[in-house]
Amino acid sequence: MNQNRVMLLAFYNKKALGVRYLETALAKAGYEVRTVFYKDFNSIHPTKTTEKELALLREDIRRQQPLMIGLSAMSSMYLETVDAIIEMVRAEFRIPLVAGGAFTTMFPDYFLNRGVDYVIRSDGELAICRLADALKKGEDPRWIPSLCYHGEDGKPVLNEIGDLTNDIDSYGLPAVKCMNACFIEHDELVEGDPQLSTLSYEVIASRGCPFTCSYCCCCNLRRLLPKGIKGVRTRSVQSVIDELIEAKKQCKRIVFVHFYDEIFPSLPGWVDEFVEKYKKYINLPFTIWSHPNAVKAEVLQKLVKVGLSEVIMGIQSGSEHIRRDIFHRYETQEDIVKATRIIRESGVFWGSFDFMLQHPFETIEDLKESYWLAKRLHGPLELQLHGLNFLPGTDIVPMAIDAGYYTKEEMDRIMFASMEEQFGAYWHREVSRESDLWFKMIFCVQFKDLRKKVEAFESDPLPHAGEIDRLYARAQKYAKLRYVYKKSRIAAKRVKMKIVR
Ligand code: B12
Ligand code: SF4
Repeated sequence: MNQNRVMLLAFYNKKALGVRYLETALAKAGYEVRTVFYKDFNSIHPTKTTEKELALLREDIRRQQPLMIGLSAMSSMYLETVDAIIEMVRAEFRIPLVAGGAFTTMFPDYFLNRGVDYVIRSDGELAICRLADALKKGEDPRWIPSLCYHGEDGKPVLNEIGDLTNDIDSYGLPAVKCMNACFIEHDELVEGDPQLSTLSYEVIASRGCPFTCSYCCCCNLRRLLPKGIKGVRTRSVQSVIDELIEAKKQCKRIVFVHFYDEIFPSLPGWVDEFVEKYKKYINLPFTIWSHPNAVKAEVLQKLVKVGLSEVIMGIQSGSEHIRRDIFHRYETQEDIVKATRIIRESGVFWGSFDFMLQHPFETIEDLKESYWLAKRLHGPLELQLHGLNFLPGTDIVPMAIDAGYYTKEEMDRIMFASMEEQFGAYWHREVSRESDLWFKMIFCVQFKDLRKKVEAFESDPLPHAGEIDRLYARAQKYAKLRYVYKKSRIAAKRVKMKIVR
């Protein structure tokens, strides 16, 4: 065994920020890290691991002989692959397994019950190094804050989450280039960090979200934080810029940057320092996520000047009842319309707005509300229409059970179904013809010339079903063309920014 080597596995995510932060922490503590990016993300045709891929991992573990193996399970959507790996490692090796990540933090028992030795909840930087040290020295790790393990009676013991810090800069920068990485996909193992060839770099300037949406785990993760740890922790501008400078150096093909903060920081002073340094050192188009109650004209205007090209914002439903009582989102229709107006008037090139439609809580009247609201949004806009995925650990799950839509057993079957079924449910659901038509009309209103046409059917769509189907098919083609247009405009913007510089 190589006492100084730790293996980390990221699932369906070549950029896996969590794992990259852990690599930095472990490297600083003197460990050599073998990072395995296990399969790529594909929301349309996701596939479970193949036997060949498992065999490739098995051989790699044999070659690397790590002190321990860390599994990063951020989401519940690909657990069948994680399960297969746990089973394989348990059957063939005696190497300690430790799991962490957002989903793991909420469900440590899931992993302990499957034979994983340890779970680390919440921030892993400090705890994983302590665990590695303890294992290396043959010491008892059970005192480590945030650690979960099997008790004497075999039952899971969960230590309190602890020793986190508000100063997340102190965790260091995520490894932009993992030093000893490989990528396993399509029955092949390719050496090297798959992020290096990326066109878009993903960064997160803060951790946490102040909102409480019932279908999202962020508030549930926030509730687990110990007293004194802020729900939203923001990095210094300098730390973010240092990471992006490194990203530009390592990833030669970068065209734009995605800020994956739940809500892009707008702290006083932060944005001013950010725009100054971003322009000077980075100068790439970028996208951010926002929220109708967090959109501020003065912030967007400043960001647009240094490359902000797209704001992605959740609207989720046009029905105030669904938003407030079911989704626990308290913005009004006016707040939403105003936010889209601000985005447009601030000069942001693209606004993408997410809706979650056709779920058990929604009536046809609620769905129609989304149609009326979509017509009021300021464009040019892109509407992303999704279904509602019930994620384990979210507040909406007991709500759906209490309302009698599912039994607990049915809900568990849905939430822990195969990834193919879960992603399938994301794009396609069984609905009435009327619901289907309203959905299609919502999709059509984002395109000017189709909007006029569907408006003619809005008093009663059913008799016009065939025409609406045809308009929808056209809208889908438009959406594909728009995608190409959007990407090429952003690439052109990149070129322009380079020249103007
Ligand atoms: C940014 C983000 C993304 C980005 C990821 C960008 C990237 N480069 O990694 C994108 C947009 C790609 C993404 C995609 C998805 N996401 Co996402 N995402 C997030 C978000 C907002 C922040 C994650 C993050 O980067 N945090 C910063 C890093 C530093 O923290 P971290 O990942 O938690 O890692 C720390 C600890 O967890 C721990 N840790 C992590 N791994 C390990 C491993 C070990 C061994 C140890 C000891 C510790 C440890 O240490 C790390 C450092 O402190 C979270 C919300 C949240 N609060 O976590 C949702 C979240 C994780 N995503 C979620 C979902 C559902 C998804 C998708 C399935 C969405 C979809 N339908 O396509 C995909 C799945 C992607 C995947 N393969 O995992 C859910 C998961 C809930 C669930 N039950 O499944 C969350 C919680 C949001 C929500 N809706 O509730 N996501
Ligand atoms: S605003 Fe977004 S990240 Fe925050 S709780 Fe709602 S869905 Fe989750």
